[in-house]
Amino acid sequence: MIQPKTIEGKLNASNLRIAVVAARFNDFIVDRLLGGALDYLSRHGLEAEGITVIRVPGAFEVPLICQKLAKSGKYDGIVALGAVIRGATPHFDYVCAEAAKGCAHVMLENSVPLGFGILTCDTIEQAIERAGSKAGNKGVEAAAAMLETVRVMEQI
Ligand code: INI
Repeated sequence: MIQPKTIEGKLNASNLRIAVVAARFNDFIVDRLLGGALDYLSRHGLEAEGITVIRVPGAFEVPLICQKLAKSGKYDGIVALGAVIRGATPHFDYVCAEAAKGCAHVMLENSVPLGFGILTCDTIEQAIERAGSKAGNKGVEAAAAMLETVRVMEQI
């Protein structure tokens, strides 16, 4: 059987410059995602001077700030964190759609890996489960995905 050349990302964060953009809305959830992301990155070798945290009002504002960071050329990767929890109005759907679409657009337009850690949940319970309890921590997963993608991008 042939052994194809395989490109994989090593999960080593040393010497990287990473920005984490975290929404303040639902901060009791987002702070757990942020803690998970920072813990993951530091345990994978990222130095304190390599990380910048930016707080923004809500998930809707996250893509704009990610775009400015990506265009600055100062960051190897970005992690976007937020928690959108369904309310009684369709506001939820618009915020979710724009946050996801905007983050994907920023990543593709600027070729800067972006870990998407914005929760979109029907209930507060679902958000709690994804912020460091039953269903893991989506901030950790977003940081891990960003790191792996940064290291893959370097090899292509
Ligand atoms: N922003 C969030 O991050 N999460 C939410 O659940 C949320 N809800 O439900 O309204 C939310 N709204 C604010 C939005 O992100 C903007 O900050 C606001 O519309 C001002 O532009």
